[in-house]
Amino acid sequence: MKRPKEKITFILAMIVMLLLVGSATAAIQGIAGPVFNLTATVGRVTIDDGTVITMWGFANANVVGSVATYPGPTLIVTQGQVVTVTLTNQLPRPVSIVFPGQQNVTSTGGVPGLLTQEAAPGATITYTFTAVNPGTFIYYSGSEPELQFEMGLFGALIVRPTMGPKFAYNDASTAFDREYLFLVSDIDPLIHKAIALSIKPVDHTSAWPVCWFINGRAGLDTIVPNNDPIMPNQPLAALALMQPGEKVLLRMIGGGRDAHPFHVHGNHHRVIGRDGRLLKTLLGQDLSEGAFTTTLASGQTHDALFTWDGAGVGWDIYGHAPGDALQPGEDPTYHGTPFPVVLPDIKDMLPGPLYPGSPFLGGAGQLPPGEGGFNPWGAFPFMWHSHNEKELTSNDIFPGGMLTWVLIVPPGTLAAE
Ligand SMILES: [Cu+2]
Repeated sequence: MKRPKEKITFILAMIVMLLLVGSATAAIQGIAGPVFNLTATVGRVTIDDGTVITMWGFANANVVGSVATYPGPTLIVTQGQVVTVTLTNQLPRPVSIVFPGQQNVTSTGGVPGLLTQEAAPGATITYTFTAVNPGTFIYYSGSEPELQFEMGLFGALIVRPTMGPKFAYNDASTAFDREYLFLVSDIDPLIHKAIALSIKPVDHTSAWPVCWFINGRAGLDTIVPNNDPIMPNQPLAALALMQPGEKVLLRMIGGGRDAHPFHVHGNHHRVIGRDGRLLKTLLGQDLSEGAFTTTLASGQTHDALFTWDGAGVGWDIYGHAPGDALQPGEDPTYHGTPFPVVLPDIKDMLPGPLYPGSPFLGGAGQLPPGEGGFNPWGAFPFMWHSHNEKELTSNDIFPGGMLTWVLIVPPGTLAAE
């Protein structure tokens, strides 16, 4: 098992990798609709301590050789489209999909289940609905949901507004520069083991999650680039990259059994939508709310805007002299305000490996031999994580679980989305 110090080194190595392949984390990776073909089948979730957990997931049947993913593929459509989702069930028990927040969902080819029409083992069912409202939604199996949700049969559905792909809703205040998905979930490995060993019935009354995930990955795998071959069933990274002043849309979804308090550092976020509804009255009153933690209940979605420009820091994050030009996205309040610390000589410092030799954004400087090199952009990293501290572990080992980062990178580093 990796010890924390080795893990920290691992994080840093991953950040360097991300700098080299920054585009591999960009935006939200999903399947463009409105016609989807999914297969429900078996996969494996891995954690970097070596734990391997049997899971059930949805695979994108339109791509030959695709495997079940945790979470299922992110389905992306545009408001007003007629969406069809065809599900082929390769699992040994009935499976279905429910689409909370969508109206008038019809289906063909299924058999009646408790919550919706289901696909019997080996059978196929097609669901059809019109995506009336823009927003962030979840989809999941409506068959034995206490088990199949736990096993991994869920995913995100994004409905883009008719106003355009860079808006969260049909409202100018919801414009964004970049967007990221944060779908949190939890696993009780004993339930998955019971399924793998065909132990029946599975006891849900003693469910006790000990593994936590963002976008299907446990920390620190969350910052490994998308589609890393070492985690074929967990293709989604959960690292946010942004430049100062950008509006970043966080599409946050509660998966799993428990509610999870998702906490951002660096600044507050402003929740502008919940369960696919803009937080604004018909008369235009703003109902959005600023928060540093948003609790993501199971099945609930939140859209939030996050911006970081150094406002309130109290000094010029670039180390400008008063006459220097403003950087793109810079908060002018502290332009030219000196850094309020006299830095010791580098010989008298013990710099962490993320210190690039300068306290300023994008800065670099002299370092002792063998130090640094893990932050060549001179980025400001902030941890984003569950505020339920036990969820920062995987199988009782810290750091792990629901843990990731935002990297504030200097202006001009990232391409526009
Ligand atoms: Cu914290």
